[in-house]
Amino acid sequence: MKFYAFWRSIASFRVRTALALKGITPDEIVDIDLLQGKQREDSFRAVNPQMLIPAVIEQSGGPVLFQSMAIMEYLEETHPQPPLLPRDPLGRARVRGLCQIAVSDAHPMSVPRVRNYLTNDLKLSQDQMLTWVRHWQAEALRALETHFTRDEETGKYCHGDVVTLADVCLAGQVVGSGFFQTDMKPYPTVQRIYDACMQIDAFARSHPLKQPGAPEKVSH
Ligand SMILES: N[C@@H](CCC(=O)N[C@@H](CS)C(=O)NCC(=O)O)C(=O)O
Repeated sequence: MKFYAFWRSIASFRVRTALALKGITPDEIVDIDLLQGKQREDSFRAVNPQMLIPAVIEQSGGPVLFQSMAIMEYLEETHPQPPLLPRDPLGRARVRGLCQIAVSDAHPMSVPRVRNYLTNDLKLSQDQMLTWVRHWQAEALRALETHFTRDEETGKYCHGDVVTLADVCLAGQVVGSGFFQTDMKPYPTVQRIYDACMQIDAFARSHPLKQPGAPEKVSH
């Protein structure tokens, strides 16, 4: 398995964690340095026309898997143990919904191509751009916190006492928010679940700042 990733990438963090939870070790990790714009080079564009990581090639000559949720659902189907989705359809829908709050709604607001467009094309100042990012992070965190305090399915983790894909996505949300110095005090349940996840080795060793080449901390 070839895994295209980068330490700073939250979407790569999601897939790295899912792989670790499933006990899968990629044969090769291809570093695509987002800070140097390597995702836009022809060699990577040939792998993923969207010029985004993560991407996975499971077998040499095989198709490229793209989009972190699709990759994680593929892993769930091909490596069912341990399950990262509940058995019941309602539970699966809730877990997938929690995932999408982070993956579909908040994360895209903070990725390099969007931040660059805001500052380079729309001429927003660095402060205005950061206000934008933090606004959308807070929206997602508020919605997640409300779900966790309101929904009886919430347990030690996002959905009961067993780790699911929702926890994988929540961890990415919290780490990504941290990169933009988001105040986590209004979201104590999100923080509690994140802390519980980080007690698990697969999460802890997948953390962006634990990857080769990562700095000790990120600040904007
Ligand atoms: N929805 C995609 C998001 C992928 C994505 O935006 N990846 C970021 C890194 S976390 C990226 O490659 N950004 C490059 C850019 O914005 O130019 C997924 O979940 O895989």
